[in-house]
Amino acid sequence: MSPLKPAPTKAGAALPITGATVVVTCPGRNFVTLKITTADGVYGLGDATLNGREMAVVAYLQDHVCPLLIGKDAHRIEDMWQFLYRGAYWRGGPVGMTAIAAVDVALWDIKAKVAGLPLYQLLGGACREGVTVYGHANGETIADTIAEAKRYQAMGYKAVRLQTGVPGLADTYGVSADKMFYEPAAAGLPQESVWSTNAYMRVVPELFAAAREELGWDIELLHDVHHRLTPIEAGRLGRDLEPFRPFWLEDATPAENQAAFRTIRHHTTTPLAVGEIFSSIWSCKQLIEEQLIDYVRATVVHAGGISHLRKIAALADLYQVRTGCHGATDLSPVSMAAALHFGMSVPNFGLQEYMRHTPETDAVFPHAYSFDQGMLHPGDTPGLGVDLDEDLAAAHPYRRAYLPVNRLEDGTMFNW
Ligand code: EZ4
Ligand code: CO
Repeated sequence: MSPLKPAPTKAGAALPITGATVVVTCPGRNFVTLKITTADGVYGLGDATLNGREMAVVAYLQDHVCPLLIGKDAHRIEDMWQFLYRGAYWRGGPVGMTAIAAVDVALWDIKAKVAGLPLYQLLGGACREGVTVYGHANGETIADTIAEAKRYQAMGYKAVRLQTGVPGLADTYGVSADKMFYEPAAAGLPQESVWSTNAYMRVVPELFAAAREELGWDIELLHDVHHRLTPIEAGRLGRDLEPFRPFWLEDATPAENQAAFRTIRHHTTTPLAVGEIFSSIWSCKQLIEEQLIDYVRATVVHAGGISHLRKIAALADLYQVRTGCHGATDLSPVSMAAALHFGMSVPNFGLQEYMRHTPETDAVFPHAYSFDQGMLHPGDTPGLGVDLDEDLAAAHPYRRAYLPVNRLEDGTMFNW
């Protein structure tokens, strides 16, 4: 028996991993994809994109993880997760957890392909007809933002995130000229933005008042603070928005200090969402157990893959916290598909973010998921239902790009 063919064990017939390669491509923006191949010729894909720090994950995978995979049994997903997490000794962190997520998702893709089932069937089957998503409406002015929101409404969206320019500031997070395909990372050195909490705190309630006036009350409205407020400021903004019934207020304050959310909760009934930058369950354990948030935004690619995200969701379910997974353009279609299979199958699904990829990106990652009447459905192709056109990927080489940085008006370094 070849060393690549482990003998069947009590755990069942093994499916040896024979190859693991990392593909970096830039069809307009950078994506990192792990491809794991098995002795049967079945392969799986995992997204490993960490916006602005992509090559750190590439090195982590190529230098340290891929050599460990060869010869291992592709079916032993949880065991592989534990091997990579505990085996590194240095646990957690965005780079390592993104790498583990890529392996985890690729192995789930393989297992579902071998079973001949769409992945959500292996995760317990459908809990709903589709995954309700929200789009990003943004504009320099309140009128422009509402006009964008109406476009989303016309496309069938049931929920939309509103971000508008802050008067007096040269640029604002979430507002871009390229409306449908908003991407904050840019080539060259990091762009520097300037921030005014005072001006921001005044414009957001005006935006929501105008939005309810013009869009009505049937559509869910969301807003992303993007880590810019202190807890007490967040409490005040949440209270100011209460009359307009936002679906959630996102990343109202940085969440390294989970207890800080007690202050926000104490002052407002506006639902709170947080977690797109979380790497693991440890980043949200207290937030969930103390019911300090309503939606946890941890996402497959940055929080340890489907296996780990299911644990986060299971903990959240005990406390009536629902999922609200990150789904920005820096998560590749491989991640989007994984999020959809997860979202179909998890009992406490809340809402899924959906920023559309460009046609160039969709061409590199042909996929089975589709949008209809405000919902995405992962499709019924076995596995994740996403492929990678490696020739096309190679035609779009990596280009260094950074997310912006942010300063206060007096030059103090701040949160972007
Ligand atoms: O700024 O993914 O809710 N969505 C977001 C995103 C993040 C980007 C950073 O890479 O906050 O737009
Ligand atoms: Co966000």
